[in-house]
Amino acid sequence: MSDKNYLTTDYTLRSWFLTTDHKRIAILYFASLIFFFFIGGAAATAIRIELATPQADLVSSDVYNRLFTMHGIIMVWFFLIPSIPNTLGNFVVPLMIGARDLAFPRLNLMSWYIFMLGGCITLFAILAGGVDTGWTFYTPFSTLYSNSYVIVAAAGVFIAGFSSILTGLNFIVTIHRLRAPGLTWYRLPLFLWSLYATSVILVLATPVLAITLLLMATERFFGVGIFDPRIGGDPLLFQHLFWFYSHPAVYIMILPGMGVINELVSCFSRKEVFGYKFVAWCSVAIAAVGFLVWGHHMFVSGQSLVASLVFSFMSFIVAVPSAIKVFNWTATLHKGSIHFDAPMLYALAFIGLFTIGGLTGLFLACLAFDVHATDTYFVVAHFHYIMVGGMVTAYFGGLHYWWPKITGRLYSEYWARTAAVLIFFGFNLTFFPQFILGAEGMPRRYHVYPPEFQVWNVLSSGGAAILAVAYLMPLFYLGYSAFHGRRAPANPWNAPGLEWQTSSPPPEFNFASQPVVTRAPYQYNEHFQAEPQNA
Ligand code: HEM
Ligand SMILES: [Cu+2]
Repeated sequence: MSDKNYLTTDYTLRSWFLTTDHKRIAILYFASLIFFFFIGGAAATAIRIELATPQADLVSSDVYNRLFTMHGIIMVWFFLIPSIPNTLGNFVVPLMIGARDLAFPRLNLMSWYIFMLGGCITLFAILAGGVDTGWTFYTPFSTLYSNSYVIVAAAGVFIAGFSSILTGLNFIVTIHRLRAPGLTWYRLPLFLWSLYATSVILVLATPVLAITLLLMATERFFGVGIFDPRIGGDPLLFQHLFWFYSHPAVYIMILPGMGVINELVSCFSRKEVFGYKFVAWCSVAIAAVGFLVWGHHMFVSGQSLVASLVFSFMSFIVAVPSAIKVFNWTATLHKGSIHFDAPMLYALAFIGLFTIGGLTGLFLACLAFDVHATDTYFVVAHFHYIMVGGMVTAYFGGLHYWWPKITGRLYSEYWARTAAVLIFFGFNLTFFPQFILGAEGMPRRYHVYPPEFQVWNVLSSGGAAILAVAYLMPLFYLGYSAFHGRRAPANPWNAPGLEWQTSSPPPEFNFASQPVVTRAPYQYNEHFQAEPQNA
């Protein structure tokens, strides 16, 4: 056998752009997502600079509207939703189940092309005329008043949706059909349970978004009266359809992150995940109940009080499985032999930030409080704690954890830990003041504000500057490591998962011979007691 791995089998452009290797496709996604993250981040930076003073001294209201719309659209659809599933998931799913590839390798490549097509169309819309509806595309603004690039941007999102659906389908079939001998459902790593639940949501919810956007375009072009009350339509119908997708979508954005955290917490406390079956089924429960709470986005839209009460109640129910997971991570840490390697720092940051995001979500699920906080910075702070403090932090944690496997190289622990600490600090300084601003009544999506709000805004913008630097750091030390880092051993963390039983980086078809699974995951206590070898 040669010592060629998936990176060195072939160097031509053709071998990258026509590859069907899930590992190379993961790298393609990774490069695209870095690109989109920086565009979204640039818009965020502009937003925070504008908000450092009460006046409109950087951009006009019109440009500001375009900025936060661009930021929201790019971050949600072209960064967060594909982030963990399409990069880390694509890379490790077949490795974790002992397979040679995903079930449909060519479909996997096609998903990336569809994603890129959608991304380019949306970028074109943003550059050509800009979109100012907010990422929610609410009617009647989107159908009657906004410029026509709103439909072009929506078309990009529509197309990218097919990529989501195909990826979800690919994961579901792969996890059902390609598990190694002995890998029963209850031996499946929890990351895969969470990706499975995510995939179910992707397949079931994304078509609703597609139809919503299609109806929006129909209404705009033909004025048939789907959403326009003057001709018999109902604008609230749009909000129902939109949130019927977009609430489950927030679980598309957080479940994979929770899955990564299970792997990290158990590895770096050298312990089995506490309550494995509970955690596994909680992912499924979140996916299921997540479909029943969309109306909590519409408490002040004029929906009936009974409906609001039901949605409020269901929102509390969906918090239960999330809370169970937090308790189980805490119990896993308890009396563990804890190692503060960089991935673990990200995992611990996740647990803290996600808990704050989740608790403030419960505030918003309370009808009376939500009436006060709707459309204020309290909401902005809440969802950034979940989406950025949660998902982006988990993404960074997972990226560091699997980095030696992906590249075959080790990164600088010193810089990685420094970045993790800076991200945690910068994040809190950026978003915690926004809870206070919101509670005091500062509305979101405004680019000027009364001077008494300035102190908290300056703190927030200062935090954003730190956060921006901290997010840039991995680009340098990971980029350096990819070419000059020390060679990684096959199993730098001394972890029991199947992905660590093949070389780093893995050969083209993952395993030299078909692995067989004989025990439950996370058995650190028996065979893997040794310390991580990396430190
Ligand atoms: C990394 C992932 C991020 C995601 C997924 C994300 C997502 C979003 C979304 C969906 C909105 C809502 C836009 C709207 O409809 O009002 C938003 C707004 C906003 N984001 Fe982010 N964001 C991210 C990072 C950041 C960062 C790093 C900053 C600041 C440094 C930031 C600052 C803001 C601000 C100030 C708004 C408020 C706009 C407004 O409502 O007035 N975001 N973000
Ligand atoms: Cu929701």
